[in-house]
Parts: sequence; C-alpha cells; structure tokens
Amino acid sequence: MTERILITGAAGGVGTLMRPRLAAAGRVLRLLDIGELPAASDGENVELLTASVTDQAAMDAACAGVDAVIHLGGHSLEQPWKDILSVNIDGTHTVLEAARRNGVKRVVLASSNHAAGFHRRGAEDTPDYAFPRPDTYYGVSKVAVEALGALYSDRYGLDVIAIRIGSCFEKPRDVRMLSTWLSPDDCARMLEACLATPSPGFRVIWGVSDNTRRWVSLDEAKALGYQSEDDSERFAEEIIAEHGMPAPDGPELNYVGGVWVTSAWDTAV
Ligand code: 15L
Repeated sequence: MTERILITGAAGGVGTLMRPRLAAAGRVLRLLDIGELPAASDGENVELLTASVTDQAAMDAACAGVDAVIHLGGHSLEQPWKDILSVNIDGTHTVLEAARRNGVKRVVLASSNHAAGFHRRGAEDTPDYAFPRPDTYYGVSKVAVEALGALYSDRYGLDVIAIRIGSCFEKPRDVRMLSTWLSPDDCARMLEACLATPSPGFRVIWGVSDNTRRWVSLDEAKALGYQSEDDSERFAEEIIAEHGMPAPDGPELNYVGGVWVTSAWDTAV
C-alpha cells in the first residue's frame, strides 16, 4: 500500500534537506510550500502544492488521503509578533485542524531549541520536557506549537511528536552548533523514527545528533527508536579555528538558545 506524507514548508532549509532523504519505495511525498518548489526529478514520487499553512481550505485539501504530516512550515527566525502569531501559531492550528478533519493519525511538528532557549546549560544534559523558557517571539510560537500538539493528541487522539530541533544544516556553522547540530541524515533518521514508532501519543524530543559536545538529553528520542549516527566533533577543529572559542561566561556556551537570549535578537515589535 502506498503511504502518503504531507510535508509543509518543504521549500525551506530543513524541508529541502529532507526531500531526497525521506524518499522511499511505496511512499509519496506531498510537498507544500508558499514559495516555489523545485520540479520533480526523474522517478521522484512527489506531489507539489503551493499554499499557505494559514489557509484552512487549502490545508484541508492538502491533508486529504494523507497518512502523516511533517509540519515544518512557518518562520524560522525572529519576526514581528503579528507575523509569528499568524504564520507559526495560527498556521500550526490550521495544520492540526486539517489533520484532524481528515483523520490523519500522526503529525510531527517542528519545534525548536528556542522554545527552551533561556535554560542555562548545567553540568547535566538539559532534560527532555524541560519547561518552556522561550528566548524570542519565535520561541514562544514553538511553545504554542507544542501546546497545540498536546491538545490535539489528548483531546482528539492524534499521535503528535514535537521535535525541539537544534541546528539542522549540512554542517555546524559556529562553535555553539558543535553542541546543537542535527545532521541532515540524523534528522531524516529521527523523522523516520517518529513516523514508525507505535502509538506514541504526545511526545517532545530534542532534535540533535549524538554530538560529543551535546548538552541536551536524547533519552526520549532514543525511546522512540532514534539512533544518531553523526557527531559534529569531526568539524570541531575547523570551526574553532575559523570562529575562535566564545567567551566561557558568554551566552553562546551558557544558554540553550545561545545568542538568541541577547538583545541582538530584540527585533520583535
Ligand atoms: C532555529 O530554530 C532556527 O530555525 C534555525 O535557523 C537555527 O538558527 C537554529 O534554531 C539554531 O538555534 O541554531
């Protein structure tokens, strides 16, 4: 039987990295974005949709015949409150509501480390389900994403997993990302685990690779079947040579959200 997975925000950074990695025999990827999606390549089993996650009718149609939703759509950086509210918070409600209306059983939500960015790094790994301490309006929206996921799971019985993604790029871009990096291949492994694990109910997991310098727990992710195969340590020498070590008492190495806790990110109005 063919499996159909809807990916919102499929033209974004993580969506673009996941498109080839989540391709599988017997699977159709229904890719949705407000922006332009590259055309299907030869043999690629994709359906392309142009729509906004804030459009309920479009999302209802997009969820028809779908087995699972991976919701990556939304702003990925700090924005004025009204934009965060509309796209990230209202948009996530729209996606979950469309999933519920269509009987979609499983939704994976892109949360972020910035939902808990003001947690100080301690001697122990920051635990799973660390209480929200958002560092920005963007972080607040990810807390709302998690809350909406919990509501739709507890009230309507959907399986919902929110991933507090660290930094998902081809390679770490600074010293903090040696701790927060989620390699694209590990991200795909994590998403596959989220799709496959039986009856998870509502979960929140940290989305990072098993980095030597990791500072968040992977226990809950592992309990869902995630097995990281990457470690940012192979980039450490190069990244430290390029950027230098940050101040030992500065935000970069002392808060989960790094410099997002500083006034440099006070763009919000
Ligand atoms: C995020 O949530 C952002 O979407 C991404 O652009 C990165 O900046 C990442 O967090 C991070 O903390 O490195």
